[in-house]
Amino acid sequence: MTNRTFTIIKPNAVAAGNTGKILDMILNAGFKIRALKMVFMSRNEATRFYAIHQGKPFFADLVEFMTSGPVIVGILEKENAVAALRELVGNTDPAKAAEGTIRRMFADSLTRNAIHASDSDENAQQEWSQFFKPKEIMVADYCL
Ligand code: 3AN
Repeated sequence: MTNRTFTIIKPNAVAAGNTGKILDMILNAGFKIRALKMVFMSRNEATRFYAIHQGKPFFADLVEFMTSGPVIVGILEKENAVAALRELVGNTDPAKAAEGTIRRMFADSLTRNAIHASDSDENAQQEWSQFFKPKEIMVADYCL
């Protein structure tokens, strides 16, 4: 188990002006931010990021949505980071997400669900490598 995970604040949350509130919830939950930037994903990047869902009925909508506006990508650190962030983020379906979770508060639908949180240590590393070079990741003494 590592202590880092990867997140994407998705286009609907960025467009609605909820980036600051979501980052605040993440920081208040005790995460440190080791890397953070705003990017506009290309269709190729979104297709690669969600390759595991290729062929599913919602795939085209998902790629369309993820490329509809800028997103915030970040690397977060906390003990047991993957599980801790998924708990804070809540269920994929906002209707099933617990009170107080980020998706319950900021998701519009199953696809437009405000935030991504990696589901394993291995996937987290693979996902952040798609967006960050090693020198863009702060060492512990310098993270936010
Ligand atoms: P999570 O992001 O909670 O790990 P995944 O990995 O199963 O969920 O799905 C990736 C993304 O695909 C979700 N965040 C959501 O935006 C979208 N998605 C997943 N399942 C559905 C579905 N049944 N209908 C529409 N969109 C979906």
